[in-house]
Amino acid sequence: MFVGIVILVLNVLRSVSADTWHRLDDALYLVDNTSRLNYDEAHAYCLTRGANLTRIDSDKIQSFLTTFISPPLTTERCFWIGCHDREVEGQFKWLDGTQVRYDGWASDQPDDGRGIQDCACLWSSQDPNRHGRWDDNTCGARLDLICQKGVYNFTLTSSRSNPGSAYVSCAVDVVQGDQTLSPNDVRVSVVKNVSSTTSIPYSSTNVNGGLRNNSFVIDSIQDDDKIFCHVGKLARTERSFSRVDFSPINFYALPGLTSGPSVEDISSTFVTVSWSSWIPCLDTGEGPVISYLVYLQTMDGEWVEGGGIDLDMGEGDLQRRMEFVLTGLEPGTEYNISVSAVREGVGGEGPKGPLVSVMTIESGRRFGAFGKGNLLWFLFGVSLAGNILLVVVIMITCRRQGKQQKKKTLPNLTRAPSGYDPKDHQYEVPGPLETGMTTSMKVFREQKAA
Ligand SMILES: *[C@@H]1O[C@H](CO)[C@@H](O)[C@H](O)[C@H]1NC(C)=O
Ligand SMILES: *[C@@H]1O[C@H](CO)[C@@H](O)[C@H](O)[C@H]1NC(C)=O
Ligand SMILES: *[C@@H]1O[C@H](CO)[C@@H](O)[C@H](O)[C@H]1NC(C)=O
Ligand SMILES: *[C@@H]1O[C@H](CO)[C@@H](O)[C@H](O)[C@H]1NC(C)=O
Ligand SMILES: *[C@@H]1O[C@H](CO)[C@@H](O)[C@H](O)[C@H]1NC(C)=O
Ligand SMILES: *[C@@H]1O[C@H](CO)[C@@H](O)[C@H](O)[C@H]1NC(C)=O
Ligand SMILES: [Ca+2]
Ligand SMILES: [Ca+2]
Repeated sequence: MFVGIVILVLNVLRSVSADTWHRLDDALYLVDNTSRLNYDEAHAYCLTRGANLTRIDSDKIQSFLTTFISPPLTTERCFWIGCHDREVEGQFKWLDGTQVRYDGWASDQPDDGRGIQDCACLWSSQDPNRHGRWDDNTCGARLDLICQKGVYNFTLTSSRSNPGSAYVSCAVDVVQGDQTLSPNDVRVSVVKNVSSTTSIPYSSTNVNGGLRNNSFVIDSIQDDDKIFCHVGKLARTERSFSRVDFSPINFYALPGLTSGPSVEDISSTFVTVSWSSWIPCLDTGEGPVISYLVYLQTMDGEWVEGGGIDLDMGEGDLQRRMEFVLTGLEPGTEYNISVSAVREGVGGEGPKGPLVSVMTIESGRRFGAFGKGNLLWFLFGVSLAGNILLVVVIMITCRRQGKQQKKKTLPNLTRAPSGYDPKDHQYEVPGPLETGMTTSMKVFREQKAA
């Protein structure tokens, strides 16, 4: 009776007592000789402990683990490890799918005994040729097991960024046994194109809830670069337990304008252009847009920035026309003009939108010759028609979004050059648009006529 209670108490104590993990470098190992599980159960047993069946890929690990299964009992026992050839007979792999290169096999193993041995275990045996060596065994056998997990419990966070940059943070328990992690111990590195690795200095660090939490700003990153966090110096091998990879960084799609600028006014040295503001339902990419940049291309093919417009907070959501005057141009010269939208954050500039071609007036002449003038006004008319079409499309597309079209969204779009009567020239709004006209477009036409 008394003995029974003692055994019961001992059993209860054993079942609630914490697992004993043994540390070697950056990994922890659990040697279990009581559970007696088949291979799949053993794997699951490790998984519930945040671990895997162990990988053994060095003499150091092999002899370290052998100390916990020594001295051998008279009845030999084998401990499951994370190595198997269940997929292709004879091709042993670790549970993470990588090939087994280290040779820890007993001298006559693996032998695929009776053609059914696919799962590996580590012998505790009085036979010195077997003790501390591996054997392939029947996966269904109930054996002992060894689990393995990393020392560091990394918590990674990353926030979305514009392509080319990344904001990440990495947190690790600040107390590691008898060691306390300093700010410089938690690092982030970037592997570029699988070759060069750069360590990034942290931008801020703190200790919160027992975690050393470092934040990093990575300002030049490409899609296929790999970012990982590690403790201490750069980990030597891929499988090191002192590092963990960030999943692919989530980039914003940069805003793109689907329609190009239109020409509002031309002189010999300046050109006024206008364009529809970037809006989510019609243009590409993601907002919020905080500014626009206007570019000029000259005959030599070079694009130069001609200036830009910064929006006030929250203004980027408004649907309206933007207007910009490019100054200091050469008279009688052909230019291409294009606009890009810029979203918030570092590196937020989207691609240049469609371009418009203009020819500045030759000096001394002011709309005198009709050759080029007509062409320009024709282009003007076409782009204006395009704008009207765009306004219609915007209104149809965006109506659901409940954004009110304000009259101020159509500023004096039609500043005709002084002394010039547009009615004298080809300047017709194409017919079909007339029928689809709305109030604000009538306002627009009236302004135009004025
Ligand atoms: C199981 O492991 C413990 C701790 O290493 C050891 O004391 C015990 O003798 C082992 N039991 C068997 C049956 O191997
Ligand atoms: C266990 O192995 C899987 C791959 O099979 C891996 O993703 C996971 O990180 C490993 N867990 C530990 C604690 O090593
Ligand atoms: C790792 O840390 C996370 C969050 O800090 C915690 O929820 C989790 O239980 C930890 N895992 C282990 C195995 O300690
Ligand atoms: C990256 O590597 C590929 C081939 O591995 C090579 O073609 C490419 O030029 C490299 N890019 C850079 C930026 O080094
Ligand atoms: C670490 O800091 C970053 C930025 O301050 C924060 O977003 C993240 O949640 C923190 N991580 C942890 C695990 O506290
Ligand atoms: C304008 O763009 C067109 C088409 O890309 C190109 O053929 C032309 O040379 C450009 N003109 C100038 C002045 O850059
Ligand atoms: Ca086999
Ligand atoms: Ca065998």
